[in-house]
Amino acid sequence: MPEFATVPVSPLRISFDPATASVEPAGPVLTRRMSSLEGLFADQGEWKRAVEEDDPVVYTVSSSPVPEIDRELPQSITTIRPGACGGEFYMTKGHQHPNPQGEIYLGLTGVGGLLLFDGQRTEWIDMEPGVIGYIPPHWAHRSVNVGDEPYSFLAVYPGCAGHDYQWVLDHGMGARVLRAPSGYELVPYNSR
Ligand code: PAN
Ligand code: ZN
Repeated sequence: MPEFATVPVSPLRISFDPATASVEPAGPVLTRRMSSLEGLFADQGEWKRAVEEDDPVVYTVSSSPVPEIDRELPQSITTIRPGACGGEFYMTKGHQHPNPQGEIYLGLTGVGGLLLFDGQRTEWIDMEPGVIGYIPPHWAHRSVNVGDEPYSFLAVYPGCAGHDYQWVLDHGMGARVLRAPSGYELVPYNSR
């Protein structure tokens, strides 16, 4: 018998319902409203106005039951609503993995992008259904919905990776993603 650090998870067949942004069997579901994105949008006045008006849901993260522990490979589906705050498209908080590990995203619905920042270089990967975005270890990552319908993607990452959100608050993401006549544009992080 192989040795497991904890109780092993059984093999799973997991289905995703885009209409409800849910997975079955379900694990933890996280709902991020505007109020939980403090300090992330450039236009803090618009952010505060949105929080006070109706504090909209910006994104949800529906995880499978696979736990975030060593040797396991958790998955989650993030669904970002369409919208913008002060012209900046709705986005995830963004984080770095303190135990540096690679991660893959697979686009499921809508159109979005994967913004990556290693502290010096900024990269952008256009995402749509069927596209795999690869996040190398050490790269902070944030997802952005640049369309007018929900953008959802599957994330798969090693359970030992951890999530550091303070890094993005301290270092930014290299670029911001704004509405533009052509759809969207990337501008330097501190330009507005
Ligand atoms: C994703 C993200 C998810 C939400 O599952 O955690 O898209 O983004 P934030 O965690 O930045 O709020 C992932 O990259 N996991 O490692
Ligand atoms: Zn990640």
